Amino acid sequence: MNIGIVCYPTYGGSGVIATELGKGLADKGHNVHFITYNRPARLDSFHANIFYHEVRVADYPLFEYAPYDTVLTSKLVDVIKNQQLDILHVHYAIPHAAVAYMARNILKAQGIHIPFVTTLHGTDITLVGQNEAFRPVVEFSINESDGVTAVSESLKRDTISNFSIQNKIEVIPNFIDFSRFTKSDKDHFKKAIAPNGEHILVHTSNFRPVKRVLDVIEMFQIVNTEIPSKLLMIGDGPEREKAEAFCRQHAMCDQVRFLGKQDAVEELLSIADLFVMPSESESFGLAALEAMACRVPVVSSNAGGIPEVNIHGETGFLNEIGDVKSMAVHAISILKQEDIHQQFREKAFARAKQFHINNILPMYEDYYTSIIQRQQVAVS
Ligand code: GMT
Repeated sequence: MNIGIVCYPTYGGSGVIATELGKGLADKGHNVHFITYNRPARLDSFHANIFYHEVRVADYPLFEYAPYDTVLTSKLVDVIKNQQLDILHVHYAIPHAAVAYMARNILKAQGIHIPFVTTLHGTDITLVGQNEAFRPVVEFSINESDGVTAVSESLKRDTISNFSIQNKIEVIPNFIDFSRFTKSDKDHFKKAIAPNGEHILVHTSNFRPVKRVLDVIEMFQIVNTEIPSKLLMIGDGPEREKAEAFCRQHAMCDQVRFLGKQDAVEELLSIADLFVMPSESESFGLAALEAMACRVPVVSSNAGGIPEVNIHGETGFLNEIGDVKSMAVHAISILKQEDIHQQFREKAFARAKQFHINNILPMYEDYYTSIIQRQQVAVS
């Protein structure tokens, strides 16, 4: 198949999944065309079947806000036509689903028929999409998509309850590429971070309010009184300053390290003993799954789709949102005994394997095939 992929090229979960999906499809012999405003962060090596089309928004004195959607639409029309794409897959509804709708209709007027699939990832439905500034366009373009997928049952439910949806939503969960996310021997690294054998807790996110990064630090503060530990905060975003200030005020700077955005997250996860995800809203929790693939148990909130990934009492523990004390108690219960910690590690790994890319990728291939066939029947 010739497949077009539109996504945010950043470190965000939707861009990561879109890029890993494209790479996986290319490995299986499909031609994959990424159409984005920057090279996707995870598109880090050459592949004969992968093509990258950059969307460049021209500056013009009249524009206070350059019309990115229009430029992306024109680029899609060009790529679909000239690369003879069979299907277009857009990740994160805003603005990609509306742009895909426009491109499809422009091409239809020229006698070219291309279906598009929209994958809903999370905040496009649970947060941003509910803002009246986006809602009508999100709802319309979901209903007009030729196929719609959601990354969890929870996100599917949220979509149906928050919008008026006539289209069928298929759940295709996120996945993990074990050739990248696997526990490797980084003992020298561990000794540098935790020279006295302290436990290492890790949090990764974009530090947006929805991630509740202060909960991570408050929870760590309790854990550290009972079990000497270190905390690695990976990522960057609006709440980072507040979190750093909290650490300074509470004299925790020796125990908490803010590492900023990191490419090789799997190396840091390899030295982690516990992953912390206290999010207020999380459609899936890809970062938790990445940790589990590296044999790291997860202490998390019970928000959204997290319970579909993290199994309470097996791969880690689920807690009420904001219940920092319960998270700390659960973290201590995992870390204080080596044999229990080991059991959680193994179960986290086994659970992660169920989301192996080899299990999930065929679901997308089958879905594309069914959407293309349905469209061919409709056109003939
Ligand atoms: O808000 C983020 O964390 C980024 C966002 C995205 O779309 O880039 O992540 C969402 O999509 C990920 C991949 O499907 C999911 O694993 C995250 O749970 C989801 N984030 C939220 O729902 C807050």
